[in-house]
Amino acid sequence: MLVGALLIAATLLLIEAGHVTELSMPEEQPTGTLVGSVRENPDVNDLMTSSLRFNFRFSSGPYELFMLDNRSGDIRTARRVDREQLCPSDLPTPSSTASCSLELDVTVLPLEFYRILKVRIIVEDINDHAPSFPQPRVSLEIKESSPTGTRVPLPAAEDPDVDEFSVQRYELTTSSSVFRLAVSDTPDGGGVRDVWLTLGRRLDREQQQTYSLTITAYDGGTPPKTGSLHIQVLTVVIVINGCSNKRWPRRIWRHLANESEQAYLYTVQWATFSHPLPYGGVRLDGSNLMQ
Ligand SMILES: [Ca+2]
Ligand SMILES: [Ca+2]
Ligand SMILES: [Ca+2]
Repeated sequence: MLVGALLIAATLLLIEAGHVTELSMPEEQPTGTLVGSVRENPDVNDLMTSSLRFNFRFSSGPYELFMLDNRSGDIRTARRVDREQLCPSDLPTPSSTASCSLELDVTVLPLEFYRILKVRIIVEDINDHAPSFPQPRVSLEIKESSPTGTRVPLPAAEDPDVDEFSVQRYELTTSSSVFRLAVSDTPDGGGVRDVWLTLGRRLDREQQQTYSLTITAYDGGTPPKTGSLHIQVLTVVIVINGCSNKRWPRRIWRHLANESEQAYLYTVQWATFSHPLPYGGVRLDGSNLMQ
């Protein structure tokens, strides 16, 4: 009896270790789209009988995405198959570049032909997402004394499609003689490149106080899909007790020159733009800076 049970178990293992039917389909196809047939599997295509019946082994999870004709063995989509939902790129594996597939078991009846067919369905990417920024607009404050070449980091655009359909390039779509765009040569582990706004020349608040810029991200589609980021740049002057840095006593200015980055952080932290001060600057607690 034990030997009989072991033989059955061994037979099932052999049956389950048969050929894998590999099918592929683009994502986002309409319901009822033909994906392929399990009859293509070498384990059944030489069975010259019309009595075979095919059924999914289970009914939940990935099985809910497909329907199987139990006579023809045709597999069709039962609902929308979304590659980005099946294989999100923010998971460590599979990566956005790895192929996205799911596996189904199909049972074959009657009992004399009983076997389990393995079906692997590769879901191919289509370019169904446009690049998008975490927020559509950002405001930046850049101090007037910032040297040429100063870089201000910008949020990167995201696009969950695979690499070739993801973000390929950025463009400063507003003509500007002051600002340039810089993008890192190599992407980080998640495929995202760093983006900066750089100063092409020094700011002069008396000449221009604010700038409105637009950055556009392009993906690799044909034609490419795009996403935009609107940037409001405000030139700030550090002011203590109503005096711009051009009027500071030499002693205080030297202090701020040594601590300029820290002073700028104070500026952002203490910004009260609803109550603009002379030169459009912001008030700092001068007594703290003097300590
Ligand atoms: Ca999709
Ligand atoms: Ca895309
Ligand atoms: Ca896609």
